[in-house]
Amino acid sequence: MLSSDGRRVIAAWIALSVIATPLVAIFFDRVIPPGNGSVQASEQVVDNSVMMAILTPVICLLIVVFVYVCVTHRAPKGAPLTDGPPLRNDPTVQVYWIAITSITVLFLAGFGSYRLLQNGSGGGQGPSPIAVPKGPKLQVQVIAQQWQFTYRYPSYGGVETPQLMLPSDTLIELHVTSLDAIHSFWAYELGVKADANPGVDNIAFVKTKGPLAIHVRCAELCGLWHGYMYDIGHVIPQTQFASWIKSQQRDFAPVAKYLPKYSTTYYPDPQRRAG
Ligand SMILES: [Cu+2]
Repeated sequence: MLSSDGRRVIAAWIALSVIATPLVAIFFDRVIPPGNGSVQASEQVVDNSVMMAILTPVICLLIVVFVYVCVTHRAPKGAPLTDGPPLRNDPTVQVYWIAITSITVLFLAGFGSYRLLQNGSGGGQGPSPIAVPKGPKLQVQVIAQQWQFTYRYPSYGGVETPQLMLPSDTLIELHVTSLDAIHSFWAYELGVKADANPGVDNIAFVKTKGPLAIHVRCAELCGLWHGYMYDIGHVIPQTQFASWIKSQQRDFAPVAKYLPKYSTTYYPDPQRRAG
């Protein structure tokens, strides 16, 4: 049988959870990053909202117990400090505790794995990704080096540009690599983060939506000017992208012959390239 304390705590907990959980489920997605800049970003927002809604009753219980204990079990003013009654094992509480936490964690693990396997959720999946979204893809290579990112478009003659431009409503296959230290390509609004390791072709998928400015940052401490390794990219309408990429091919034509042939990785050291 529950004590009167237990009954009050459970009643307050249920009342608070019934109010707070729907509020979190409905409104939380408006305030959490990374927003709705791409399909993957929106999915991350949904996933984080689901997790937060599941956690809300747990947080409510902690708040209710804390407040209830502070309000009802305070020592009267001037009373001597004495120890409370000892806590004894309660098999029912233990069984509920283990069952509820196990179900919650297993559900979240299953839910997270399922969502991850849909399209990679914007994360780097290494050179042979297992979560490949269906449909035609535009390949874009992200090359990190101390201390900037450049971008190559293999389907447009391997032209390399200093700015990230992506066509809207297009499935993009990002190939992230590095020429020197370990960097990390973080395109905030796209919900993409992928390690940039030298000698590694790290693949991430993202489906763009409408036109958008993208804050690109290096997210791995990579040396003295790491903090300055950022730029602003853009998702632009497809027709605008077509004319932009043409202009890049034209502008960079004089130096194109000095670029190495397009490859999934590059080694600046000629001896390594030979080996
Ligand atoms: Cu970096």
